Amino acid sequence: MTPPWLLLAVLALVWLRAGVLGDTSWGGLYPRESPSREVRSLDGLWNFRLAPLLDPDKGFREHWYSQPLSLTGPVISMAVPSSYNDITQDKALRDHIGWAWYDRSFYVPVRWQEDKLRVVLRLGSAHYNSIVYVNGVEVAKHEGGHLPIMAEISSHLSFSQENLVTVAINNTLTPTTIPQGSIHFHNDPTRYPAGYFTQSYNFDFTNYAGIHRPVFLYTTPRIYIEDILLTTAVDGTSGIINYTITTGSVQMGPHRLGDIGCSLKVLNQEKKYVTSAIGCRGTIVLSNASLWWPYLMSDNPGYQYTLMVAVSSASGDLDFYPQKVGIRSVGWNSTTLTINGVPMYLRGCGKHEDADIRGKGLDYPLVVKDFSLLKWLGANSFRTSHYPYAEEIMDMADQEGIMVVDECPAVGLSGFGEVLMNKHILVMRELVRRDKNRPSVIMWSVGNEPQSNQEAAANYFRSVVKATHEDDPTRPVTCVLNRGPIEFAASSLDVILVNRYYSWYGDTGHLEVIKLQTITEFTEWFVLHNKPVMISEYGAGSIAGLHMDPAFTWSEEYQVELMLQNFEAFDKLRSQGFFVGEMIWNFADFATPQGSKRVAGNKKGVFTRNRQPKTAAHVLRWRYHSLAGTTQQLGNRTALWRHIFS
Ligand code: GCB
Repeated sequence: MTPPWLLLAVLALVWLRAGVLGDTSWGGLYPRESPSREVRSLDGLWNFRLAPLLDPDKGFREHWYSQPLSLTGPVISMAVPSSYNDITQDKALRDHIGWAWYDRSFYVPVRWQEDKLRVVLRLGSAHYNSIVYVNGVEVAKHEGGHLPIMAEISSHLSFSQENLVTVAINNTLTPTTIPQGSIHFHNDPTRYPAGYFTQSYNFDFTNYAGIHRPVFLYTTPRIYIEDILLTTAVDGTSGIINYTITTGSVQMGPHRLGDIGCSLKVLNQEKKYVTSAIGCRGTIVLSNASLWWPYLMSDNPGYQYTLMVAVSSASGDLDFYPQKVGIRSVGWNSTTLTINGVPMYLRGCGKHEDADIRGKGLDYPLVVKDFSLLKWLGANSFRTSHYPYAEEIMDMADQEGIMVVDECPAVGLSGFGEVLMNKHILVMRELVRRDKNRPSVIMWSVGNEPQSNQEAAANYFRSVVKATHEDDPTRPVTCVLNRGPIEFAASSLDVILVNRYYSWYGDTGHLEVIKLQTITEFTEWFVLHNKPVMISEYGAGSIAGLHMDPAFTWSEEYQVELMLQNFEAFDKLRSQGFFVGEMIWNFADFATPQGSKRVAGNKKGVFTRNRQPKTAAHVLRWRYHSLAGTTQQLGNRTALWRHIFS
């Protein structure tokens, strides 16, 4: 029998093996094709094997990464991108805690070697902790489940034979991971088998694991565009783009590369030339600019120009990168949020990356469907509750004019020690660096529902918010709170977001108290903190198809009546001038671990997990289009709702 202390030691060891955050904290520009860059997908079916629960280190001890996994034991096929949990009938796979191993082979063209190209491997994300090997050599380590992992692999490749990429992933959460979790060993041999352990965490969504986002190989020349930083402003009818281009270079051979120069061309949405600029840093002023506006705030929402950025050197290398830019300004004061100088009211949803079979794996049909539904609702925003979403989703938000509160994975934090804080700051830095140029991102959220009634939260959040502002002074920073108006985190924030479930978790069944309680509490938040306030979660669970009248908890009627009571409160709060938005919880039903408080998942969706509307979705649609002043666009099918609400 393995003694628990030994297991603990082994877990700690493998944990340490996964290294420290920061090794690959820059995931690089999203892989895009250009005249100088090739992009190849490594998505598809990979080989896969779990490490044994009670011998988590086996794969490292036996060097599973140094040859194809199929040669060191049995493998199954695993879809990439996808979570691995719900793909098979195997409970052990669904509930696994510890290391999981993936590999696949690939070829690279000899031409890449002849042209002396720099080859980069990039995973959009892998949850939670990952180590990446190419041909048996470790090329990257990354801690954190929702941000990209990048490694330059040129010197590890074979151009004449098959190459092997291996990824080891560990989903174990600890008190110093973000988010936190803990492993519990159950040592009573009369009640549990030898070595028995479980994992718990302070959030309700399933801790899905796997290679969740696309895997790409891409090339750049030896001199390449490393990063691009854009900020934009609006001056009357002019749009201002401030840009800084960072270059990188790899010496492949003895000759000197010489000075590096930058230039860029601005193309409009029709890809027609608008203007150009020279220099690695500068400002472009576009007269009569087309601004980036949110959905339903303009006839052409989500307008983006393309900057074709180029770098060159005396030796003639040239790299190009097409970078989109949406020109807009975001402003805030003690009562108001503005976009392009116009006050905004956020009407949206808290979401999850979640669907059956694929879990948190990126799924293009689902991305298109979700944006179609958001627009059908008349929503202008969502929050990436409770972690950064895939870049492909963020691209859609930019393009469709959907505003995003961009949240890091710090959900339900407690403890607030220095180790956690430093990691939290690094995660925010990674997130800001990834999403800094996105017009859709109008606010950073440093977390959801921390236990910030603990005094240690005051300094902790001051530091995290300060670091976020240092990296990006152009957007407000929030943290989603739920403790009560006296919160230690609140004083550091620019905007107060609060989750509140009146008549669901408290006063259950008493819909009549919602209006009074909501108005009282949100007014208090404003009075105490003198900052714009919004509700970032409210809602009720409903089982699609369950109808009860008078309304009863879990029925569709209860969910709808709870919403209607909330709307009355929101309208009152809005009229007082500091209430800047409402986001319902949740866009769709989503998976949660097994438990006695959830019925096969969290059912607070206005859509089912399969994205079909509950009654609540129709009601929300009416509400959001009314707020936008666009109910006349809804057509005859909504005559019923017009009738109900008039
Ligand atoms: C919350 C959390 C969210 C949960 C929700 C609920 O406050 O932020 O992650 O899913 O409540 O339904 O309980």
